[in-house]
Amino acid sequence: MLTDDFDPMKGEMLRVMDEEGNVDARLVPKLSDEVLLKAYRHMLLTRLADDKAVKLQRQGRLGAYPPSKGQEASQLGPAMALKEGDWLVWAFREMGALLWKGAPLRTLYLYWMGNELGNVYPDGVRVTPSVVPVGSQIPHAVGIAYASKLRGEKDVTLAYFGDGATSEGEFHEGLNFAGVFRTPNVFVCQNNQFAISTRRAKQSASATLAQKAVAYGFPGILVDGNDILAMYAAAKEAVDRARKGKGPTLIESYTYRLSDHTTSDDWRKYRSKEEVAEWERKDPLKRFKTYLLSKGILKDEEVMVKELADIVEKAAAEAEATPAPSRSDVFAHTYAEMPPYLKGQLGGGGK
Ligand SMILES: Cc1ncc(C[n+]2csc(CCOP(=O)(O)OP(=O)(O)O)c2C)c(N)n1
Repeated sequence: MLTDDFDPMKGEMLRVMDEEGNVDARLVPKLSDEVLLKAYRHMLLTRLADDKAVKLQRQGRLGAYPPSKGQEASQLGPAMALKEGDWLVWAFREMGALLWKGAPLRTLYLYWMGNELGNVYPDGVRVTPSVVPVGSQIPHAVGIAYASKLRGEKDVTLAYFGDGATSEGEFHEGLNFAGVFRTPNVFVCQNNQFAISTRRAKQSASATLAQKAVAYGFPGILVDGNDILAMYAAAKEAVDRARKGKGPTLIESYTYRLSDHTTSDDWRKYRSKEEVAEWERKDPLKRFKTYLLSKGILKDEEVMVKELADIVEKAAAEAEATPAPSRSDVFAHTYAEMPPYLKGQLGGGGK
């Protein structure tokens, strides 16, 4: 078990692939060349889609956006470990994970354009709505997992949150409940080193965030979050454990936000160019690409980039061409059956 071999209390971190793309053969997870290539393609799609969202915002065509540049491996590895029936609970910075789970890019753009239809995922795509109140999605994730367990279903619920969320009451309440009731949860804390401008060191006196799992009575593991192979390996083990009824796991993904907190932020106010450049050298795409090239799995990415850029442009154009919904649509997607008090509010003034 990786959680036995890497002790967060000792600061041990799981890494399969180093910054030069060299791998530790003993730790490489079993993934076919086809899946590896698909994973790289997906990380590239996420990077391009993210960049487009920022550009749309700068042109006044999209309201606000929290970039995920630098966190592609951190998001994708765990999502790859999920099955179709599993739940993905997110905060707001996890575009790559959602796309992998089947949320259309057009829908994600619509959300950040302020269109209510951006909250409507296709049937069967088990993704909860975005949650901006920091950490408040964690009890939701535990509730969903507890429901699966009570119903005797085998679905796992994976929740993403940031390092800042570990300071919220909901983090403690959620993980404590999950530990006591052994809910089928995987908690992925994306430690991107910042909660807006607050550094990780100001967030918690714990040496690692993964070690907090010890207090809740379940395994925690610290993982190099810029290493897609390590993130997948840790998440696969955690998902399997949860599915077997052996309870939750906390994964701390050690990563870095390369861009602004949101399009309303300017990272230059609270960190140096040298620090960011240092992390750019650890870019999760670069190191995965080097590995894939050395294995002959990736040959030429030019065609891929062109194809993905077209997909991004098309999704953005479709989102922009989608008419704004009527005001009454804000009532439409929360409940399967609208409760009477909402019907009352909708009243005559809906349209
Ligand atoms: C309860 C609450 N407090 C404050 C905020 C303002 N806020 C939005 S994002 C954020 C930082 C969150 O940091 P973290 O959990 O590390 O996630 P990240 O943004 O780095 O992905 C804060 C303080 C909020 N949305 N909700």
